[in-house]
Amino acid sequence: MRTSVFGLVALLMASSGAQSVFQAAPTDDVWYYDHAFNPGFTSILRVWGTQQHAVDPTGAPPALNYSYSLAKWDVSGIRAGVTYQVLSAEIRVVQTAPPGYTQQEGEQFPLEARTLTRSDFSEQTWNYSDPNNPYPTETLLGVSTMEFYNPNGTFVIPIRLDPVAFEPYFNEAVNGSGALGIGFVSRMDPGAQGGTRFYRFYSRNDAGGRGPVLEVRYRVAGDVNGDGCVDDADLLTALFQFGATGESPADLNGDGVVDDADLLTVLFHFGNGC
Ligand SMILES: [Ca+2]
Ligand SMILES: [Ca+2]
Ligand SMILES: [Ca+2]
Repeated sequence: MRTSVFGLVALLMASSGAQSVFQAAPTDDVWYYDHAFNPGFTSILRVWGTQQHAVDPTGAPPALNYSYSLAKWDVSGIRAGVTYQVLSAEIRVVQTAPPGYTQQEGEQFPLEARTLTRSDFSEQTWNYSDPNNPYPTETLLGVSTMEFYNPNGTFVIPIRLDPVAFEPYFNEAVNGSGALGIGFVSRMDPGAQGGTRFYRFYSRNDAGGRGPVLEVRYRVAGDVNGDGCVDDADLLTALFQFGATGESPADLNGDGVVDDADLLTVLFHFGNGC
């Protein structure tokens, strides 16, 4: 009896292990602005826009009214040839002290994370005038929240990414170049030339290690038992637990019930990772 309870606990631990976590600092980050000093290696990234736009609607490289920052993560350590389900994703940056904006302004004009047209840039060889530089797209992955706002000290700015928006981009990066680039933009308007109302957060080059962090919780899409392959074992478990409520490894979409949506996910991804 004791052994079988232990066996059950081990099984539950194994199924919760179906989730994987990627957590890392970027390999490269750049302050993308025409008058940026030391853009590849500055310890502080800067972002601003106009109250109307976060990205220059003319498509011009950021100058005067606009300043972007770019970061790139190495996701090549994640097994390719697999479709992943993203359970949650978040980027955290650390605002320098003091912020140049009020909490209300931060809420009104959040820091945005967008996909980039390409992720193959390098802080080593960054050249503002290169016509092939990456550019932030219209695809908004997430916006910052200000619950840690501090008028006097540094504070964390979390940007929670929408899993539905982020999932295809994540899969494309993992199964493609192995690099995942993010563009940071905002409608925060400095107010005037030389104004201080804009985002300033530490880059990966900060000696204090306060640079951006990306955290992604993901799993092999459709893989109920967490062995990295979607096969008849997963299908049988989903069928066997059909109708079950509460925590179940077969509840793939996490809505608290095992139903046809979860079953379809297994069927749709049958063979994934095998
Ligand atoms: Ca950098
Ligand atoms: Ca499996
Ligand atoms: Ca479900």
